[in-house]
Amino acid sequence: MSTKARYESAKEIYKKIGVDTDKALEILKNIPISMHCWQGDDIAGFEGNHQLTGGIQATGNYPGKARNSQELMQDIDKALNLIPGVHRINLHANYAFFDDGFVDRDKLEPKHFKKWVEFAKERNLGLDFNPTYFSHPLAQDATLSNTDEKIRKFWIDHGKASIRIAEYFANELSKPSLVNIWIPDGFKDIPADRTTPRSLLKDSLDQILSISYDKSKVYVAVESKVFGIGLESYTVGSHEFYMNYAMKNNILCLLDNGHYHPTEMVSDKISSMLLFSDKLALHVTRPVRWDSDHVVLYDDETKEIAKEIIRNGVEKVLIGLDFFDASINRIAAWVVGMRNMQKALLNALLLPNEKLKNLQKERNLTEIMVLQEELKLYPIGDVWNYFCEINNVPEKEDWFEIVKNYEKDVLLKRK
Ligand code: RNT
Ligand code: ZN
Repeated sequence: MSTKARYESAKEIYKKIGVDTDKALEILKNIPISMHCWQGDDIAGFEGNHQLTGGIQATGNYPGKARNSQELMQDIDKALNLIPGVHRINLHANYAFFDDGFVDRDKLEPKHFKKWVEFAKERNLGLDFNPTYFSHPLAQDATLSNTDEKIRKFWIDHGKASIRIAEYFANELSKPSLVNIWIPDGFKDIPADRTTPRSLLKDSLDQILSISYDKSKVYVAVESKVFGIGLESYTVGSHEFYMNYAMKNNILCLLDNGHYHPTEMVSDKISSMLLFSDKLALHVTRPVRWDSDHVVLYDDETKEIAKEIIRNGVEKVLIGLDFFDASINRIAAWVVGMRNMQKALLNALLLPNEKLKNLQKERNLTEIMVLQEELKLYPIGDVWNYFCEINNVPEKEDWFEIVKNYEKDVLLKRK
């Protein structure tokens, strides 16, 4: 039976529960996901500094990691060719091009990212940006909460530079750009003063946001975190800190689902956040016992996050991925994570959401459970494979053959 014939049969099955599969595929095709550049090289970047600091860790040494910009771009292309739809690339400031000489992060300018803009233009991609507040000698003690005014200013200037770069992306590509601020500042052991670092961070953010930028196309977000390696007891940028800061200053929160206590679910936070702000940004990841940044799977929490995105309005959520697994083929990691996020969104689009909502209204809790469980075995795979086919990417696991060949022909030759 052909992919198309299977799709037609699935379409009938979904029609019986009031779900229009054609419509679902049309929506899915237009949901951009921001693919993080840093899975390609274990967050090494182009500064020539390979020491990853800031309480995050990429473990493993699978061969073939991108060693320079050219290889990274080539690998991103390889991955994108296996992912249906048109997406975005999420950059970090340490992926700047220094064609006319090195500058430190406080002095970065749009021109250092011109090559990325060209790359994005040729492929019709959007670009997002992250200032890099780690893997730097001045980030050793603290960044935006540093008590040394000179160092704090360096990092404030880096934040301002980042907004200018994102505005350049938005202008050049005619697509909005997200600037996401995450800092590793915190303490390994119980601090004596929790307030001063937070008040310094507050002031630093105020200074960064004091520059003028076009808020209709540059979205600034702040990403909280409950702990980092070596920063187990206290982080300056906690959830409460940033949620209040974002609310008061009319910027966005970015929720990374590896950054909360293990039983605290980001899927449950989305509806609350969107009742109080127009937009929300996400880092979808997979924390295995800790903020381990494993590849996103088609698992329960990813599906639950996707349901909340669809039910609350997909146009309000900026979806990005954030993982860095160095123990497996890095291109496969990207492809698996991106396709899984899309499968989770498809799953949400194929649910009879209105019907389920009404059942809850009637407090028909038994039927909700019955239906939700039966829906799990509906033929979503046939719909997904057809989606791949009409978007010209290999269906099922067929894409992996291409990655294996690329590994043999290209990746393993990188020594
Ligand atoms: C770290 C944060 C942050 C980083 C990236 C590289 O815990 O999740 O988003 O992973 O900026
Ligand atoms: Zn993150």
